[in-house]
Amino acid sequence: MEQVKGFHVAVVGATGAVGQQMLDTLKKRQFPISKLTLLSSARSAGTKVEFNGEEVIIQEAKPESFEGVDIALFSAGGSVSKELAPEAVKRGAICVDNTSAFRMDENVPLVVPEVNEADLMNHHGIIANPNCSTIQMVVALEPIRQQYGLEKIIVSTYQAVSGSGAAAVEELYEQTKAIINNEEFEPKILPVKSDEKHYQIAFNAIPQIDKFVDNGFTYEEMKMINETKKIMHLPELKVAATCVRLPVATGHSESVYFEVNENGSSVEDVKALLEKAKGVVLQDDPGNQVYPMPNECVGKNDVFVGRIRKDLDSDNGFHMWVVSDNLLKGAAWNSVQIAESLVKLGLVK
Ligand code: NAP
Ligand code: 3JM
Repeated sequence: MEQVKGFHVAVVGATGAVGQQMLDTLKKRQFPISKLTLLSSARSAGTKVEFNGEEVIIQEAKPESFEGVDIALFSAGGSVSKELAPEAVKRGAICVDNTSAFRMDENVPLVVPEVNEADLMNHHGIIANPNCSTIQMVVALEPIRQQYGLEKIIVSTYQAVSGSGAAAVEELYEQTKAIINNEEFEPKILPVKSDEKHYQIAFNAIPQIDKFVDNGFTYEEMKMINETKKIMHLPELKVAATCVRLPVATGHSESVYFEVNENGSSVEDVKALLEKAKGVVLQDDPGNQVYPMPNECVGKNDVFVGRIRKDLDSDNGFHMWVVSDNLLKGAAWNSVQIAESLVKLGLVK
C-alpha cells in the first residue's frame, strides 16, 4: 500500500472558537499530519491539548514558530495574519488564512472549493478563506450561476454569535441567564468589542456586524459584496447585503434574493440543480414544514437550502433560505477542505 505522506501542520489561534473546530475537523478528516504545532497568544501558551491520543502544548505564535511547517491554518485575527503569515511563507509554509487580512489582495486566491478550486493553482504562499456568510451563499448559488448565469443578489443575514468568537457566545449565555433571573448585566462585546457602544444580544437582533464603512454599509456587508464577485469571477454582478446578529449560538441563516440571466427557469429547475450540487443539502418541502434551521445544521459540513420560491413580480427572480454551521463550512471545514485540495493538486511541497 502506498504510504501517505504526513505534513507538519500549524494552527494559529488554536484555542479560539474557529481553532477548536479546526482541530476537530483535522481529526475527523484524518488529515495526514506528521507533526502538529498549536499556536496562540502568550495568554494561552503552556495549555495542554489532546490530539489523536497525544498531548500537544500550545505555544506563543512567533515568526520562528513556522520553521519546518508545511501547512499553516490561521484564525487569530487580521493583525496576527498580517504579521505572521508572510513570516510563515518566508519559511516555506503554505498558509490558509481565515481572516479578512488578504482576501481582496489580487495575488491571493480567495477559495471555496465547490466554486473555484482551480484558483489555488495561482497561489503565492497565502490562500484566503472567505467570510463565513459569503461561503454558504456562494456554495448555494454556484450551481445556479453555472446553469443560468447570475445578474443580481440581495441578501439579508441572520448570524450566530459564535461568528464573533468564544467570548461572544459566553456573553449571550450570561445575558440570557441574567435576564431570566432578573439580574443586572452590562453588554461588553457585541456588536463590535472595540466600538464605543455595546448592546444586549439576548432576546434581541442587532443590525451591525463589524464596523461601519462611510457608505452606510458595514465591513461584514462589504465583505459579502466584494468577496462574492471575486470568488465567482463576476466583477459586474450586482450584490447588496444587510447583516444582522441574532441570539443564536451557532449557525448562520440567510434570506437570498437572486436574479438569473435567463428567463423561463422554474423552481423545479433550481431544486433539481441544488439536489445534485456538491456540498448542498436540499431541505424544501413546505407542505410538510421542511426547511433548514440553524439548530439542526450545527456540527454538519454542508450548506442547507430551502424555501425556494419564484419572485411574484420578476420572471428571473427567486428567493431562498440558506443555513450552515458558520464555524465549519464558514470557517474550519472550508480551510481544511482547501488544505485537502492543496494536497490533492500537489501544491504542498
Ligand atoms: P476567538 O474565539 O476570540 O479566538 C481567538 C484566537 O486567536 C485564540 O486562539 C487567541 O489565543 C488567538 N490570538 C489572539 N491574539 C493573538 C495573538 N496576538 N497572537 C496569536 N494568537 C492570538 O476568535 P475566533 O472566533 O476563533 O476567530 C478568530 C479569527 O478567525 C477572527 O479574528 C477572524 O479573523 C477569523 N474568523 C473568520 C471567520 C470566517 O468567516 N472565515 C469566522 C470567524 C472568525 P488566546 O487563547 O491566547 O487568546
Ligand atoms: C470574522 O480582529 C480581527 O481582525 C478579526 C475580525 C473578524 C473577521 C475578520 O475581519 O477577519 C472577526 C470575525 C472575520 C471575518 O471572517 O471576516
